[in-house]
Amino acid sequence: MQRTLVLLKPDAVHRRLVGAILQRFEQKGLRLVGLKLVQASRALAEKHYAVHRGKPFFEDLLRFLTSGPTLAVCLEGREAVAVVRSLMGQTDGAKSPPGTIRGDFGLSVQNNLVHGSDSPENAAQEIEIWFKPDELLNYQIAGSEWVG
Ligand code: D4T
Repeated sequence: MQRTLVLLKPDAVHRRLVGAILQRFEQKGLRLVGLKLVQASRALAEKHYAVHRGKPFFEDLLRFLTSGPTLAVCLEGREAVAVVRSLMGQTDGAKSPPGTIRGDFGLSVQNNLVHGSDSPENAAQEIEIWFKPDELLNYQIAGSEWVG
């Protein structure tokens, strides 16, 4: 079973969209493994977005991610990385199709509500950045045989 890291960024929290967004992941069949409300420090944000260091939007991105609470979510399920990415839509909300999270809830590139790991390797690294091992739970969900 694959795990992935999802962030509900500060705009999702401020806009009170946390429940609506989490519901999409849950109703698809992904299960919660870890859930934590975090005020990200600059160091944490830099580590998470290290791949974007040096890009023109890097400083703004750090300012945004550290501007308020982020809900860090570890999800598990079949093809979790790809499934989350497709539920999220494209980076730019304006170009994201209806039915996706970014397509339904936003117009912005930077304030695009959610982050999802883009590969299983990055997911493993990012889960380690945001969660301690004992914050991730292993449990059997009742009825999981019906979902996948
Ligand atoms: P994340 O990484 O947050 O899941 O978003 P994406 O995978 O969809 O997009 P990304 O890695 O290319 O960009 C990371 C983050 O930077 C913001 N951004 C991006 C921005 O503010 N200006 C830009 O020009 C781009 C390309 C949005 C998401």
